[in-house]
Amino acid sequence: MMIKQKFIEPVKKALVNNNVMDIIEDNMMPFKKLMAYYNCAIMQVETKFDVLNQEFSLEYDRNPIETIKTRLKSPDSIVKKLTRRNLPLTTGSIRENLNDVAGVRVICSFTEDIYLLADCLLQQDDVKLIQVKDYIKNPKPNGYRSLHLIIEVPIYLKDQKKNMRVEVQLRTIAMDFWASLDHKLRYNKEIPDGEANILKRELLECAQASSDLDRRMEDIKNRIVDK
Ligand code: 0O2
Repeated sequence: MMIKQKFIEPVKKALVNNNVMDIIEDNMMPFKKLMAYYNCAIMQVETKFDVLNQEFSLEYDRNPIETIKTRLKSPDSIVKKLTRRNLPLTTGSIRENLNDVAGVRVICSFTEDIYLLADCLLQQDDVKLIQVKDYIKNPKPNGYRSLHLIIEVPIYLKDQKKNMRVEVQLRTIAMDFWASLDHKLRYNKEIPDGEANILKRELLECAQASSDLDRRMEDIKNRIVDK
């Protein structure tokens, strides 16, 4: 009796596990596909910026883009965001409700390059603008500055075309430096409230200083270029 049990249990476990694995696999496939589509959209948008950067460097002998960073939202963050908003955990719901699954961050040297690049991108006839949030003209109360565009771009698959949403964040090096510090402060739960409040105030002052720095550097650049 003991021996029988010893044999049956692992077999039962394996069968159940295989079944569960099949169910997970079946449900994961549409999700994996959707993530692959978002990834293609990221590549599409990154290439558009690479092309613009090339063209500008030929025409004006300088690159408006310092770096491009891309990221696909993690399954964990997707689930957390949908759950927080009480939305269904389906691929349809992801497409419908989340604008930032595909993210492209473009870091520029100067603020005027941000608007120039955004204009050039939005003029392209396969780019549809869904939403603009201009946190440069209207910074967030904590000092956050960046230009956010939600766009839709087509991706061409073997027998179909899909329009995918991408969140584009454009910011200067100074804005990016500030945002990464702010991000660290926001996610560090170890800092006591009193200290966190002091740091927030300090960061707000830094946001003002970095905005002034961006303006002064742009002014110097323009005076050099105009000579
Ligand atoms: P992650 O990890 O960067 O993706 P939405 O997310 O669009 O539904 P929201 O908050 O209105 O809602 O969007 P918004 O204002 O366009 O901000 C989205 C993203 O901008 C954030 O994504 C951050 O990347 C960035 N961001 C916005 N505000 C701040 C800020 O105050 N500080 C910093 N460091 N970044 C900011 P996530 O999802 O928060 O994070």
